[in-house]
Amino acid sequence: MAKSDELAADVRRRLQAARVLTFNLVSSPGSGKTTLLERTLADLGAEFAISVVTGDVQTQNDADRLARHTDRLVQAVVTNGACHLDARQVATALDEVDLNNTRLLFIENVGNLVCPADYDLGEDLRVVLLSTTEGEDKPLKYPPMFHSADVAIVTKSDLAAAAGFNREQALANLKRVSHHAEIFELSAKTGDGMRSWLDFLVKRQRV
Ligand SMILES: Nc1nc2c(ncn2[C@@H]2O[C@H](COP(=O)(O)OP(=O)(O)O)[C@@H](O)[C@H]2O)c(=O)[nH]1
Ligand SMILES: [Mg+2]
Repeated sequence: MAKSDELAADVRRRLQAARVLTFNLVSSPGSGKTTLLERTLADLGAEFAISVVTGDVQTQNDADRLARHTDRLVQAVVTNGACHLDARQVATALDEVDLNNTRLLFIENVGNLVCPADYDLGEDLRVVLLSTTEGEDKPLKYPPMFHSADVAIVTKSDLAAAAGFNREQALANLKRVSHHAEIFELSAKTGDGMRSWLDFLVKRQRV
């Protein structure tokens, strides 16, 4: 773990030197990480130099999906069973990425609300997603993940009514556990709420 933290510090220094702002996206499988990135690339990709590293236990499916929305390299990491990415895998993936020509870097972590909580990847901001279809209580059930988040995004807002999503309860749980997180609510399918997320990215980029 100490070695992993050292490697994460190396990654962080490398990204800061290249003036890249980096996001580590975490959530349950299926909460909408890849869909949010597809939409973000489609909406901002032409204006901003965005690079992506995707982590999955098996397959390059997410990287292939994202590659359709950008002509930049989307670097896939297959963890072969591991339930999270680690800083060494990110460091290796970054060897392939043109960092000097990157403003924003998204790392899509393995879908899991437990393991990724303990692994610093060298990111600037940790982004946790909570979809309206997975229940309002996830922040209470997985406090380390939600507590460590800098940004919390309620996704699939278009499905809230069908899923019987209790928005007030979910926001109260998020505010209780994700103390310092900035909260967004959106649908990457309909585009509803995307504007505030995109504005946030533009505002936070390193200059
Ligand atoms: N209705 C709706 N479906 C979504 C939304 N975001 C993702 N999905 C769907 O949810 C499923 C899982 O999404 P995906 O992006 O692969 O989740 P990931 O495992 O977190 O990367 C897919 O079938 C997506 O089409 C959304 O905002 N609204
Ligand atoms: Mg995905």
